[in-house]
Amino acid sequence: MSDPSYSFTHAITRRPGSSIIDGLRATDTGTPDLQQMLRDHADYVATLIEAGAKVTELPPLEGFPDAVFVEDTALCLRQGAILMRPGAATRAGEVAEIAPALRAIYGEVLELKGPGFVEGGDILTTSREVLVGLSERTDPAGVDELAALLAVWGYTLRVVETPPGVLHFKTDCSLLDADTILSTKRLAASGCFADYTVIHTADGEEACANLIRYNDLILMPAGFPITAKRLIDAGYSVREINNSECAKLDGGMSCLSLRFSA
Ligand code: CIR
Repeated sequence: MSDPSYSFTHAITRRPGSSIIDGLRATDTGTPDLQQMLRDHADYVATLIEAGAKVTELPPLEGFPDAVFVEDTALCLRQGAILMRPGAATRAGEVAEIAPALRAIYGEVLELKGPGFVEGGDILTTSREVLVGLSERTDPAGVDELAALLAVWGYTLRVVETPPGVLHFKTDCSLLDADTILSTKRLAASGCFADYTVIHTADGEEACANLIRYNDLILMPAGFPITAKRLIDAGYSVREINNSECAKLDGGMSCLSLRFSA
């Protein structure tokens, strides 16, 4: 059944620029290959279109190496969009760069003014609530400000914890449908998904926990066969997309787009 938390009409993406090699990463596992990343990004956009998205592709921003990860700059909901305040100092300026694209679409665009910080990668919207994970990038002051804005639109915000050493809350989980979450075991062990059905990523395949449901398709990183089979066996339509280069920058499927209905 269609559900506003994964039924969308539009998406915004931003093409990677050559400065991507300077993107933030927790551990250096090698320099991302721009040509491979461009191919993967084109595949990602084509798959969104296959899923029914009208995609706005923004141009590269060479001054912001992580700008391809547009998800962190905003939260898009039915009532409007909210501009985030990234906790990573080098990413703060990305917000002003995404704002015009959102104002062109939404009648109402709110913004976090601070002093706190929230990155979109820490926000999981389900049909019942908005879960926000405290992390190195998202702090209690930011969550309080976000909660106040969301309350006006009638959303309940629940604060949860991101596992230590994990970049974002959604690095470790994804929405599969109204009642079902894909999660790593280490995150689900916190009990934060007690009221949902949980499908675990397979041991050793934690890096595919960040995927997206867009209408009837699941876009997931390629190379995680046990988890992919679990999803297919559960009835989901899965499209695998190479994510090797984004993974070097701790990025996955959700980071690469803002998804919404307009
Ligand atoms: C960063 O560290 O900010 C980027 N290299 C990766 C951001 C990934 N975004 C996301 O998970 N939403």
